[in-house]
Amino acid sequence: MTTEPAPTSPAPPPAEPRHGRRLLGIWLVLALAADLLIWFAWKPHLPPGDMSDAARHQQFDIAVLAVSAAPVIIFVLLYFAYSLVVWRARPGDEDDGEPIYGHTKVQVSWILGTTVIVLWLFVFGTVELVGPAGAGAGQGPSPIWKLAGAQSRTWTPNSNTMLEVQVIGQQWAWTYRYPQFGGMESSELMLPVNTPVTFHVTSLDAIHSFWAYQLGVKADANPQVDNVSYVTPKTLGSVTVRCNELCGIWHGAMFNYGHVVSPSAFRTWAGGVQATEKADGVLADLPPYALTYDPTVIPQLGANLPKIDGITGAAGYYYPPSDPVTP
Ligand SMILES: [Cu+2]
Repeated sequence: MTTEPAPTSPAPPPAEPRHGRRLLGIWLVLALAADLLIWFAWKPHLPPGDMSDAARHQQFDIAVLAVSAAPVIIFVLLYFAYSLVVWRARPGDEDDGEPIYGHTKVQVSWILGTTVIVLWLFVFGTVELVGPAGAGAGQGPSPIWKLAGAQSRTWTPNSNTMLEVQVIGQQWAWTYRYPQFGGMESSELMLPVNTPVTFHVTSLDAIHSFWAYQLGVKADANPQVDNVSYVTPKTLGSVTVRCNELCGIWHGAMFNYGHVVSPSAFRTWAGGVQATEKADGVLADLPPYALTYDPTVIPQLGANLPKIDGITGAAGYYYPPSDPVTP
């Protein structure tokens, strides 16, 4: 306040500090710190883990999107906090704010910034979705790209041969058939490490969804459809398989477990199950291996297996009598 009278022109206000430059400086430091934290501290713990190539890819995608989003969120919060602290009305201040008409620098920065962000998300999202490991091309009834690996009627450890695994959903259980091992069926998903795997996912009744969480694999299980999905397990360990599509009253109990084991342990297990099922008549009783099954003509898949092999649905959990790999 001035004591001199100023009837016509009030004294000019003191020069404003460079708010934009200040904000930019604080924002750069905070955004860089947040992005470093996300990438190096948070990423290794992000779901679904790094058990397979697909899971690693999903973890990478989530981390890249978080690194892209953090600077935007920090800018909004920083601007909010800065306004509250620096531009708040002081006690006794009854004036309106300065009328401002246009600000080329702010307008150009805003248009450029938002354009770059949207284009980056569009390009990154499209590339990741269409890429061989993405959900847009790597799976479905006719995947655009196939996983590298030779197709063969037999499978041997440590070869580049793809292991074929059929995933069958039915109310309310998952079963797995291995066509390269005589079409034997198991209620456990057993996979060899560092081996390209092709899942053929189908259903015998309602629509289910095969979700092998730690492998980063999720594929719809539809009756009369052969949904293909690829994965290469990278580390040994246990896998939880859940149904991810509401499929009836026991949907919540439709889960079982899998294990990623060494290729030689897998071969031993698969050969053993094949021999056992041949000896006790399961193989003869199963319908011939096919990519889809007509539910109306294969009652034995649902009815006879519980009697023979102890495989039951959601009403009782099946534990194999001699499981060599449960930790
Ligand atoms: Cu289900």
